[in-house]
Formats: sequence, structure tokens, C-alpha cells
Amino acid sequence: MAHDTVEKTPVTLLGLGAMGTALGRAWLAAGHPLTVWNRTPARAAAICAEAARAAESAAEAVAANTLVVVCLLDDASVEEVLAGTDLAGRDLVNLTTSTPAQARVRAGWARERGARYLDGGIMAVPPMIGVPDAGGYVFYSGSRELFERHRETLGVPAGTTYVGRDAGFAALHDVALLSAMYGMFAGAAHAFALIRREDIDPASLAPLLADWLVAMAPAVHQTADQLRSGDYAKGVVSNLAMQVAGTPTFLRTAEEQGVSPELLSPYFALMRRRLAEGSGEEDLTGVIDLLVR
Ligand code: FVH
Repeated sequence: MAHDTVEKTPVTLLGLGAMGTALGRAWLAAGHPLTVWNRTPARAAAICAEAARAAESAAEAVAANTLVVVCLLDDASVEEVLAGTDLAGRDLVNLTTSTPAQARVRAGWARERGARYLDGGIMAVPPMIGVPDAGGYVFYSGSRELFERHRETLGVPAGTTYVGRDAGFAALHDVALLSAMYGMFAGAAHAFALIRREDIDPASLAPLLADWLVAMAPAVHQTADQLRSGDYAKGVVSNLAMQVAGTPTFLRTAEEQGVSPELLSPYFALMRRRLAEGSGEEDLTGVIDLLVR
């Protein structure tokens, strides 16, 4: 078949943790020659049995191919591993989770060493890698040219979403989405706590909870629209005054059920502060401005 005869971009991969290994396997399965290195060499054995080539050192792995992908624990380990390598002329793609500021510094650091740089934020867990229907994708930011040059190769393990030349934007999008996820998990934890001592099967609450969260999720579009226009009362359905008036019911229910309000209280406090500023006719959007210092 024609696609089997097309030469695939060789990839160097530094880091064979759970995520690195999943990425490597996806490139191997798609026919990309793969050179790997991991601090603990034993972790490379399995993937090398699947045709990856193990380099003796990070420097040797970096020297092997132009495209160098890094997927290590954190930014400090990236610096440590790349310190002894020659990055001149390399296309460095860093899929290690970092902060936006760390990503920007790492981009400058890589440029000073003669490398082109692309940062990535992985929106997937290892079992989603290499599974096109799983919905996983990676945010990329930094060099647009680099992204375009390797778009096809980068698209092998998961979908790709380029979010801008600012190298910090991939990390920022990654952390923004994951922060919202933790907020959702916090809400779900409170909901389960409320029924914990009752004769209610958590498995019967779960689908109701999931459907409700899905039904409410599109509200973020209205929030974005209000933020863009600056009109926080635009299209408001349930205004802040009404919602603040309802908060004692939530807090009393928590007390009645013997549940700590510590997950809800900080958000309610922000709602009350915004109301005190005279924003009762607005949506909840004004809370965002209270958060931004
Ligand atoms: N796994 C996940 O669910 C998440 C999904 C979203 C993205 N994250 C990020 O991906 C990066 C790698 O995560 P991982 O799952 O592969 O993590 P581990 O299995 O813990 O492997 C860590 C690798 O990093 C190596 N390493 C750690 N410290 C050093 C160091 N000082 N010098 C050299 N290498 C280092 C470690 O090597 P070893 O312990 O096997 O010797 C592993 O290769 C991460 O940023 C997640 O936030 C994953």
C-alpha cells in the first residue's frame, strides 16, 4: 500500500514514563523510526522489543534525529536531561507539563542553544494515546513553522490544537481546562457527600449528576460572550441577586447533612462580594474580575 512506502519522520523521544511510553508506541505503530532514552534504562526494554532503538545517553538520542520530543516529569527534569545535549539545529517539542512562565523560559533557553521550540500540553491520559476516537489531543504553542513542519507526525499519538506563537499558551490552555475540571470534581464531591449517609445509591445519583453537568456546561459560551462585550447582564437568566439569596439553602442543607461547606463557601463568598458591589442584575461573570488580581 502506498502509505507504507512513504518514509516517516524519525523521532527521538526522551522520557519513557506512562505517557512517554504511550507516545512512543503510537509512533512505532505508525511506522516512525524511534530512538528513545530514559533515565532508568530498564523502562526502555519493552518498547525496544517493539523496534525502538535505545540510545546510551540523552546526548546520543538528541544527536540521532532532528525531531526531539521530551516527555518528562517536570520542567526541572527537562533542564537536567537536556543540559548535556547539543540542541543546535534540533526541532524540540516539549510535552512535559509546565507552567506558562516555565514554558516561555524554556523556549528562550532552547533558542539560545540553537533549537526551534514548540511547547505542548497533553489533554489525554495514556490509554487515550494512539486511539483516534478517544478524543485526546495536545495543545501546541511556540513556533508556528515548527508546528506545521511536524503536524502530521505530532498528530499520530493524539489530535493537535495550535494555540499561538506565545510558547506559554499551550501550558496556559492545559492548566485552564484542568482547573475547570477540578472545579467540576469539587462540585461532584460535595454532591456525593450530601447523599453519603442517606439510603441513596451513589450509582443512581451519578447519571443525574453527569447529565446535569453536561446540560450546564454550555453556560461557558454566555460567560465568554459577556466577557467580550463587557456587559455582564447580557442575556442573564438567573441573576446574581437571586442566586446569592439561594446560598443559605445550600449551606443549611450541607449542615443538615453533616457535610462541610468548605468546597462551596469560597465561591459563595465571591458571589456575595460581587453583589455587595451593586451587581445584582448581572450574571456570575463578575466573579471572574474579583479573581484577577
Ligand atoms: N500520565 C498522565 O495521566 C498525564 C496526562 C497529562 C500529561 N501528563 C504529563 O506528562 C508528563 C509525563 O508523565 P508520565 O505519565 O509519563 O509520568 P511518569 O510515568 O511519572 O514518568 C516520568 C518520566 O520522567 C522521568 N524523570 C523524572 N525525573 C527525572 C530526572 N530528574 N531526570 C531524568 N528523567 C526524569 C522518569 O524517568 P525514570 O523515573 O523512569 O528514570 C520518567 O521517564 C508529565 O509532565 C505529566 O504531568 C501525564
